[in-house]
Amino acid sequence: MATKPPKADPVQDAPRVAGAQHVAAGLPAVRHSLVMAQQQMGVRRTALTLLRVNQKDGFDCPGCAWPEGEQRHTAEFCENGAKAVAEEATLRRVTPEFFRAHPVSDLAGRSGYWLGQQGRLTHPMYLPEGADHYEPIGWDRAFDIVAEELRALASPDEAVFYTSGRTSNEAAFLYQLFARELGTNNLPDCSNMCHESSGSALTETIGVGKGSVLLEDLHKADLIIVAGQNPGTNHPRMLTALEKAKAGGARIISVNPLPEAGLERFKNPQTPRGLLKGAALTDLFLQIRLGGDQALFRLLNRLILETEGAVDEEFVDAHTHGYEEFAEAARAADWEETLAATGLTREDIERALRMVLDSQRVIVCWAMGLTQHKHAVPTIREIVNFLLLRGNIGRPGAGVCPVRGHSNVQGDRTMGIFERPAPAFLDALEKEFGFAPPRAHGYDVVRAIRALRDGEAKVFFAMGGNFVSASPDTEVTEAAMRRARLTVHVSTKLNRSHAVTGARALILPTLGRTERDVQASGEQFVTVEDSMGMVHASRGRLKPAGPHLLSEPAIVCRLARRVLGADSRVPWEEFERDYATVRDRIARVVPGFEDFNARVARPGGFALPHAPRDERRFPTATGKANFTAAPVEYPALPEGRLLLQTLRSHDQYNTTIYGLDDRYRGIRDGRRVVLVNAEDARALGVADGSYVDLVSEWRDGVERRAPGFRVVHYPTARGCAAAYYPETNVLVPLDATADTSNTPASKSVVVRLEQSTTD
Ligand SMILES: Nc1nc2c(c(=O)[nH]1)N[C@H]1C(S)=C(S)[C@@H](COP(=O)(O)OP(=O)(O)OC[C@H]3O[C@@H](n4cnc5c(=O)[nH]c(N)nc54)[C@H](O)[C@@H]3O)O[C@H]1N2
Ligand SMILES: Nc1nc2c(c(=O)[nH]1)N[C@H]1C(S)=C(S)[C@@H](COP(=O)(O)OP(=O)(O)OC[C@H]3O[C@@H](n4cnc5c(=O)[nH]c(N)nc54)[C@H](O)[C@@H]3O)O[C@H]1N2
Ligand SMILES: [Mo]
Repeated sequence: MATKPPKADPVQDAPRVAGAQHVAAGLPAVRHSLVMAQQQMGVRRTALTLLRVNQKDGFDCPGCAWPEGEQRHTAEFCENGAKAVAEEATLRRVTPEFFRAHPVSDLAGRSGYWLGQQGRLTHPMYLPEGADHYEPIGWDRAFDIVAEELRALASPDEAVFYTSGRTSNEAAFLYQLFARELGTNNLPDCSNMCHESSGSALTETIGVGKGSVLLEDLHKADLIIVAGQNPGTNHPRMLTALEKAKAGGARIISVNPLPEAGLERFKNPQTPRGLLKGAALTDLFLQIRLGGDQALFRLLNRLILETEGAVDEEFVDAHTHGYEEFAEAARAADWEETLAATGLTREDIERALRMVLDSQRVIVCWAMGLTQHKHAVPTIREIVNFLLLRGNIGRPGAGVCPVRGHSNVQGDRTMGIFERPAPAFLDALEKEFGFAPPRAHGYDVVRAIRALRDGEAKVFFAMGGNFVSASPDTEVTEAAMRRARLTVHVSTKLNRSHAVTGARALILPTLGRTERDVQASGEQFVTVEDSMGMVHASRGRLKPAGPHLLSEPAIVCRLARRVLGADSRVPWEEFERDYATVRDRIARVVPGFEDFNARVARPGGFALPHAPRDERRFPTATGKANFTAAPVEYPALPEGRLLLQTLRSHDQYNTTIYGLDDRYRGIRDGRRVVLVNAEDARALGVADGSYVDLVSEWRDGVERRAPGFRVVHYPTARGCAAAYYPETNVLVPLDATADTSNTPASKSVVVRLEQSTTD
């Protein structure tokens, strides 16, 4: 069965509005994903591939990082997981002939959607200086070019090694090892734009920068608060866990400026009853203003403190530090200010409080709605305060649950992909491999862009991802990238980062999760860590997209041998031959991975230790869980302006666009829409269906403009607007980042709407 060819470039983005839905999943979800999968893979391959997703002997879904759980259905089915798989397992190919037909100047004018639709990359490709066409190149010659440019640097710190979150543990460990043996900690990753704020806040307060709950805990909770997250689209399998929690008596509060379909009602495609009837999930919807969460939790904390017997004093005395100072700050929380910051009513907050006080076991889940604000870190710290007050960390059914994005983003960090590695990790590397790793901190994403912009970094190497589209301040980032001497992308699919390059550029095609990985010692598997610290194996079964692809571990090992030569202390050849030898080293370097090979061989894998969760031990500077007391912040909104959040549609995976619909929000055939509250729109004089330019205003005085967005009147919180990323990344100033974590503040951009000049 032939697959359908990709559509012509749908540059004309003509959004229609079809009415938002209130129910997620169900039969339409199954149907949509099958249609998309069959267009890319044909019928037979669709059936064979989707059956292997998240099975114990199959591959880890390249979609989100939500855990699998013990009881797996024949098809652990999830619409957006199926789309992610189809995108990778597509039968379409981007060959050298494609690059002959499409010069870089042509690719640079194409939409991200069109680029992604062309299919899988099949050959290493090289763009010589001054050329407009990529040409095929052999692997050895490609590695020579990287080696040449790295050797020409005045210091290894002039190179940047980016990682996106699909990279396996083995590849990530090898990649950081290579960068550090070369001599740099310039290891920015997508986490810098994602959950860095969670890591910063949690490390400081509980001593571990990861979530403290397992899947079973969700099933045991009395109350689950889902704040700043849209699981119906981004973590669809989480809805099954929420459904199960509700069946066990849990209640759910969702805190969001938007009423998101999945949180309203969910039809579980796994059960016949679910398919027909569906379950209401949210008990209380708090329609908060963008950035109002810290104020909300601060007031809830005050109200808990004022309630006789509500504080778990035993826990607070035994396990925490900083209570007095925090309590003083919390007691000063002001009703009026909180109502202004959140846009909520007094009744909303009182109802939430009653639900909190009625619950023994509370979990707070969150994602980008909390992490991408200037005050993201204090917001998440306030949530920790909230949980600590009632002893909700380190016991079943309770805890912090930052829901991670990319399928192995958490594992990559565990493997040492971090620009600010802990000294203990570097000591362990030194002991194991016998070279002295660099100690100075490297660049995160924002600092890497500045360094490229200022000519201080000259080689940019990416292990996956789409750096120029995912990063803020598109014009600045693209100009920065064009200043590089060499840009290299290890990729599965074509994207904009291949078209906005340094003086020279390389595309190195690699295997995806779904594909068989055979090395000299035989067939290999890799491992990943999910959002809850469970580590398990992932084994691809499909024939690779082409005979010239190399696996990510093989690319790193060969590159390292070429660059570091005989001086290297690392047995790169052996590592490439047999990934089990890499796992033996991980076992000796990374705590929690003892006996790695044996333990990962067990079906389902194993859980990494988490001291606060397992033993109520908090490895912080004080040796206790830390209460904190930061001043309350929320975004200021000047007159006549809106706060814009940049978010995901239902038909995208970050910068990978699957289609032009956002079914749950009722948007069809286009992505250039801005959702505006109808009353705000009236006050601003913008009619439903009219076209506007979004102009971002920031303290640097530079006006950033995204032209031609269709206004959609939508029930978002007052003063708040929403539009899709990556199209809106032009609006996010490079220097507008979260305090401490330096994550781009892409959920609160002050904009004005101007009559569009392009409609
Ligand atoms: N299908 C699919 N799955 C994905 C992804 C994808 O693109 N597509 N991306 C993956 C990745 S890398 C990540 S990080 C996750 C992202 O998962 P999410 O964080 O769910 O993604 P966003 O679309 O950014 O949605 C942010 C949500 O927070 C709300 N929000 C925004 N600002 C605020 C605020 O100030 N306060 C509150 N309370 N809510 C707010 C928004 O209305 C929206 O519901 O998903 C992962 N999974
Ligand atoms: N304005 C705004 N900006 C944002 C966000 C936002 O909410 N708003 N979200 C941020 C977040 S949370 C994140 S995580 C980042 C995402 O940033 P990235 O991780 O850099 O971007 P992706 O779009 O996930 O990367 C997609 C590309 O990865 C490659 N790829 C896919 N699978 C593989 C694989 O197995 N191996 C290799 N080597 N390559 C592969 C493909 O070539 C594909 O084109 O964007 C951030 N940017
Ligand atoms: Mo992310």
